[in-house]
Amino acid sequence: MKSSTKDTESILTREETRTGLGPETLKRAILNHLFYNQGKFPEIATRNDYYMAMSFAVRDRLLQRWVASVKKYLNADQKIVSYLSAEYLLGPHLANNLINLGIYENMEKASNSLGMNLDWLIAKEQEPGLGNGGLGRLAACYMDSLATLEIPAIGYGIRYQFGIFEQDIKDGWQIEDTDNWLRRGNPWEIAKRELGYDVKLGGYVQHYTDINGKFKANWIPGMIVKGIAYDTPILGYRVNTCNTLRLWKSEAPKSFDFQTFNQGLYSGAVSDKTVCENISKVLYPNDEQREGKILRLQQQYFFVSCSLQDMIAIHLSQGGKIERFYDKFVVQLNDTHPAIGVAEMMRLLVDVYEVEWDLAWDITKKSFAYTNHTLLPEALETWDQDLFQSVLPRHLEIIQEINRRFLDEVTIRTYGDQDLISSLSIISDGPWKKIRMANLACAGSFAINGVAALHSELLKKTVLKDWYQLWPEKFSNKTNGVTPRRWMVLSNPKLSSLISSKIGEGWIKNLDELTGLEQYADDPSFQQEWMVVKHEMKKDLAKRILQRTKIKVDPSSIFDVHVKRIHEYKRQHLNILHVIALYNRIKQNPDAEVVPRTFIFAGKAAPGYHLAKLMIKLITSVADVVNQDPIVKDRIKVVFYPNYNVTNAQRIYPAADVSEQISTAGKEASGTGNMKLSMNGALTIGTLDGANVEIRDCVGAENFFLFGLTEEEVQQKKSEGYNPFDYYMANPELKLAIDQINSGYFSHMNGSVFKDLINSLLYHDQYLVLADFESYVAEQERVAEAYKDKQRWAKMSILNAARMGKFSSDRSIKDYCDDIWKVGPSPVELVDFHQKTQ
Ligand code: F55
Repeated sequence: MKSSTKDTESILTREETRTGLGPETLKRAILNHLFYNQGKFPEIATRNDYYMAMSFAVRDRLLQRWVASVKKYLNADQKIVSYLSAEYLLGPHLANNLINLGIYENMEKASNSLGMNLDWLIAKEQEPGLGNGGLGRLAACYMDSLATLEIPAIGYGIRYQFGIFEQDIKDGWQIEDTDNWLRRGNPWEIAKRELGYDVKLGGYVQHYTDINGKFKANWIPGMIVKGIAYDTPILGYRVNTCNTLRLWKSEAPKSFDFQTFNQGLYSGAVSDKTVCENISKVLYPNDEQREGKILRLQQQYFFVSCSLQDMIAIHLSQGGKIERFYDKFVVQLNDTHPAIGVAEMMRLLVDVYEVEWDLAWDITKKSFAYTNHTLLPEALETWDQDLFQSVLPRHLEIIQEINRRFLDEVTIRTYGDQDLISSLSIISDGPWKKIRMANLACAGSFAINGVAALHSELLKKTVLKDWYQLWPEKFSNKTNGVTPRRWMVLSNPKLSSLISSKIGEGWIKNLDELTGLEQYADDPSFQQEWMVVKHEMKKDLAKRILQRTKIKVDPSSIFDVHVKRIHEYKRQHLNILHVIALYNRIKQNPDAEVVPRTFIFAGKAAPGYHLAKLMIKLITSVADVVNQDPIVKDRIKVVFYPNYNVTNAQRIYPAADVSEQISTAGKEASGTGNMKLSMNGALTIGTLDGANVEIRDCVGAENFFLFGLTEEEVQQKKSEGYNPFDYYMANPELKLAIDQINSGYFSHMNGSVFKDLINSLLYHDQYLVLADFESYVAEQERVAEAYKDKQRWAKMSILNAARMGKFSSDRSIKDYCDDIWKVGPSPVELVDFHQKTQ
């Protein structure tokens, strides 16, 4: 029975008094949770108890919106975006939810009245580091924008028990520690114990002909794991839309459906608890370098299978027909990590739902779209066919069949062009056959995109050239973006208030409105206010640097920031070579005028990436020498800030004057840190790589410090036979710096420490560090010169922020919605959630 309007009103009023947003209600809610959830009272409650109580109070306020959103998606004839990603680098939830709900100030009042400081409680949160870097963080920004734009969406992924490792620095070396983020519980997730799916792994396939003479396959698994859904509500900014991030945890099944698996040897299939739980245990800490391990393939298949089973269940439960799956869901593959979904969809359609092959392939191709995030050959995922077969025997058969039919089509279209056929083949030929996941993703998707204009162009010219030749209509570019809620409002509240005081708050949802700041760029008093905020943020960071590293830095010096994963192509060593050159200039001429600078590095190295770890050791070793040398007189300082994660990034970006975006042209697909830093008023020194190109176009060449070879010049140099040793011999500053590293100047006279790094630079240098050194150093001189003119710098900084509208993830998501997903906003109204659906 439908309740009357009057009842609804009273229930809503009751709900409003319970989950209202005023300071008094919030305070009462915190105390209630403290008491009823934790069995604590103020006299004995710890800060963590308060953090938990406050988080539950906030979650209560998300839930009305979440339930209303889920209800709407289930009832409405509305397509849902399904984002499949092996990584989500979310960062802490509490402060973000306070901002999106619009109750930051009220919660501050509530916590003050409880004798608590809101910042302390926010700092208690263990961030969910379920990603490595850019790709995982992009997925998190996109979840924020999807909700803010009121787009129905579900993010699917893995609930890793251990996220990205915590980094510590001991004797200058990176040390890894496990990230036990769930240790104290996670108030943001809701376990749906009843929502689980069985996932088969290993075993073999039986073939038989059924009574209708149909050829059938029966996959007898070696083991079965169960995926349990853990849901995290993702609220948009000042809207009722609250989407779901559904992460799967692997467990041992207690029992399983004997009907499905009753053909034979199933006794061993109900596996060991530990083996099953291992699948969602730990995030692989590699970025841009694949690890061809069985467990990794199991992880990928596990979460993709759960997610597709879930989508199909939702679709069918609404009376949808399996043939029209793509009317309900559009599935975006975040790189090739979930590309096995193409084969799994075929298996579900053909083996489970008994759809004819051709129709199944048509449904699959209408459902999937694929985003590529890298051109680096070592990152392209392939699986040894034998290994693949041992984990997914039925999928190997399905891929072979997809490939057979697909290559038939290619043969007809290309008149049997053998080169094209072998490059497009999903399975490589040769004695060791490999399954190429990018080819599977391309073949099974209706859309393929890169993540910045240059990257998308290079994709069409290089790794996906042959795909582009045959299917140009599938290709597009979707330049990355970042959410201004987390990366400005939350991490830089002072700058945000200053901006809003001039142009109102509209920019938070419509970042193009930042152009309103341009009219103040020449205004000396605004410039002054702008630089005061920057100085405040630098002072805050300086305090943290002192606490964390014992290094004292001067907030009036240039804060030159190089923060991102450590990788040869990102060229942290180019930066440190410049630092050494500056240091030598001071040593040679102690009275030379040097604009004081603090070089701040942060980032994790993949634990197995020897040269990246050596780069960290080199940075810390140079820091040890430069920071102590009395001749330097504190004019340059070098800091390695440990454990770069979302929380630390939020502290570093607002304090940056200079943003180092110095990858070898053509290697960084997009970059997103470049956007966050520019939005916070940092000036970029960078190459024409990834989204730098577009950032420079937007902020103006005069507000961007450009250096280095272009992508074409890099290619040309390589084809001419690049010899790094020539550059070493030709540039005395470069030679001296390298000789010093080699001689042990920075390593207590033990020159052997850095030999692998030096050899790689002098004799290979695949990322053209030495070729770009001279132009980098020259541009850094222009940076220093510009900083001396405070007004000019302030103007450039303001114009950088003012022109960053394009790089909001809201813009990216709108582009995906319009061009690929064909999904529009579906605003959610708060309804009486007690009311039963008829
Ligand atoms: C993680 C695991 C594997 Cl196996 C391979 C790559 C990664 C990964 O983290 N990649 C990654 O972060 N790529 C980055 O994606 C960003 C978002 O599109 C880009 O901005 C950045 O250029 C790219 O390197």
